[in-house]
Amino acid sequence: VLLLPRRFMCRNAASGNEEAAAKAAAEIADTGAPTIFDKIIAKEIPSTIVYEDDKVLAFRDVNPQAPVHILVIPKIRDGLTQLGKAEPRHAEVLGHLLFAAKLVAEKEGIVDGFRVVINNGPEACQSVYHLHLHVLGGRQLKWPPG
Ligand code: TR5
Repeated sequence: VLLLPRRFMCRNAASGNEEAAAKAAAEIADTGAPTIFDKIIAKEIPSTIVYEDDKVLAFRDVNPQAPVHILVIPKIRDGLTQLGKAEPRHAEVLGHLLFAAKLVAEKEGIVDGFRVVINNGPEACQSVYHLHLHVLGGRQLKWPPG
């Protein structure tokens, strides 16, 4: 029997690895603390960058859920840990992120069929609290998502 709260029923929990799930759950919270993405932005941790401009960075997801799986993130988080925390001042960067997602889809040759996903909060299985768009494609995607 899985005793973890529903909001932690993501990834490791789903695979039955309760120890890993508990560890992951303990580490995942919107504390406003720097995340692994800050290190990727600072290039302290390597990533496969596919698009970059002054405001956003797009790089390949380390655990791809489709043949093309890219994350598009703002270079400056400015409180935007999750979409639900967006303020009017974030409107410009939100639009910029979405347009960057389209550029990435073009670059990757999937512009005729791709999906943009934002997981917001524990019940959506958000695991990194630095806003990011998932750009997924390269295979037939199913609907509805899980
Ligand atoms: O679950 P959400 O929506 O928050 O998505 C976070 C995504 O970040 C997941 O799809 C992870 O696979 C991805 N991720 C996590 C790390 C990471 C990464 N993608 C690229 N490089 C990464 N590094 C170096 N480290 C991670 N912890």
